[in-house]
Amino acid sequence: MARILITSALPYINDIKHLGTLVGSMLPSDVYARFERSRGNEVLLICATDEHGTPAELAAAAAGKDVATFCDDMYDIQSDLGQRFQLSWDFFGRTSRAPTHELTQHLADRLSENELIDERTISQVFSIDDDRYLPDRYIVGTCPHCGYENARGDQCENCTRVLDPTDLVDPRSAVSGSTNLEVRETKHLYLRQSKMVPELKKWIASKEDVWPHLVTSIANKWLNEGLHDRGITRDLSWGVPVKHGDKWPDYDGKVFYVWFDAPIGYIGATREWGEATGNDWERWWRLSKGADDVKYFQFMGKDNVPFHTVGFPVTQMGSGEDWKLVDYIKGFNWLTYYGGKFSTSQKRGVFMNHALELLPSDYWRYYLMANAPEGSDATFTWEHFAATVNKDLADVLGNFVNRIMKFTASKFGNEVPEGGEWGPEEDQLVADLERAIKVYETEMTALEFRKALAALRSIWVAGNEYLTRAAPWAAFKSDPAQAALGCRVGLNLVHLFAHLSEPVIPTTARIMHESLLPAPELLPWPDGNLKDTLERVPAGQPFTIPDVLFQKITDDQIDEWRARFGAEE
Ligand code: B3M
Ligand code: ZN
Repeated sequence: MARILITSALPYINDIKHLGTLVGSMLPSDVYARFERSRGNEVLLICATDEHGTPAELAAAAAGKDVATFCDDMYDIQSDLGQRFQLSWDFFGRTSRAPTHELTQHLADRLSENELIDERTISQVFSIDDDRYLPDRYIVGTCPHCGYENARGDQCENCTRVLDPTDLVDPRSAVSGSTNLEVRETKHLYLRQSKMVPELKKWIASKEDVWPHLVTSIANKWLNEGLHDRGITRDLSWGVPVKHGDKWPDYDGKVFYVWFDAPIGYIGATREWGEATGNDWERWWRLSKGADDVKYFQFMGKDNVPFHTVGFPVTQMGSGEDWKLVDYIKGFNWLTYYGGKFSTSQKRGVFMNHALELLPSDYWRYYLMANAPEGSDATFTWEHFAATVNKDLADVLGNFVNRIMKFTASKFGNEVPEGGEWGPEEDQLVADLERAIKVYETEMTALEFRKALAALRSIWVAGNEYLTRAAPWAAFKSDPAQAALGCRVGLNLVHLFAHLSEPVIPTTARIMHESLLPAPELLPWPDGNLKDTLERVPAGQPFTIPDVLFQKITDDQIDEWRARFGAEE
């Protein structure tokens, strides 16, 4: 049994996430966690809201709430949405809670003792009309690298480059739009990442043939372009306070930069879990306390990769303590909406809350994972979504289940029928399934989700092909025993599909399972002899026919949703 730690990039507190964020971090981490649990491994899946920094303050101001209240409310909303998407977090924490605060201050102390933090007097943009400094997203302007006009002070969304507010061309305040700005001198703490470049290069080089190319190429771009030291404090009131005392005496009103504490939130949220459940969190994070045999996987969108290949490892390695480093980073490209950006303000695209108003979570989970933006960006369109749902879920899987259960009930009653002899058709089925299951398991293990889902679909297809060949409806008159065998195997396929599909469509998988046999809390991965597995639901077992598992999406719905979610030509 392996021990597997899985973290999903922490969703910012400022907004409800769209499908792109879901498929780029939270959903695949859940699918992978479910897969590894089903194989009997000990899994810890951790997520949290990322609550500090300017996005939180700005969103709270826009909502007319104080920032702490805003974060409380938004945490509840995001936690509820995660549950409704069946994200099986072992814990969903908050970076605003004590564990992340304490760990952030502790790690900053350690880094400073190791001479990896120093204090610098720098120029900061101050807005005279707003009477405040304008760090990060409080300032917007034109990106000096790509010319994008709405680049934020911390990062250009268009070209992903990390920026300093003073880099922006034609800067203006994000609060008031004022250009009445001046540059003032103030003190801040800097993380001396540049000192760690040799160590980081060595570490990344050791991952070169292991991690996706997307991830190592982003890391190498950063390391080779010359890694700048980063300011890790900000003039804000919301965040992890920079501790006072002898070392940094005059840091009134300053907090740590959100990207300094956010990844520490992975550890903090694990500690929250430990405190809430009485488990030993250090067993997952400290090498000397058992984490040396943990395999640690991170999931994130490509814009987050630099902070996980450079920023967080500098914090961990630079502390001189025995922190568990990531073993595998699964980075994703963008999911676009008709080739453009999802946008809350322009009401373009589908957000997690709206998605669930239209259809249950399994429709989205399957579609998104089958089309995950792995090798390149992928685009969401209602037409493609509907075609995929109608074909794969409604026709291939849903119709299979419905057809075999209804037919069996009509001919033999609501009990698994007895009789018939295992023959070449069944042998062929086992051979087809063995091949497809092996591909599915291999691709899941490799975190190649598109390929894994294509294999899952091919498993369902193999079941359909078997039914077509065995054709119990044709055999029934001449050879009822043989027809009974076809039905019994068909019903056992429903059971097998429930186990195999659970990581992707957990709700439907349980419905399928429970229509035949009570479902244990965890549906284990089928191992051992496949022929035995196909006899797990015995003759004589009563069964119930579930409602149609997946409804087809109509052209009218496509039109309506296009109009509602900003996809008109
Ligand atoms: N909060 C960024 C995002 O939502 C971010 C990730 C933090 S991971 C430690 O894209
Ligand atoms: Zn740019």
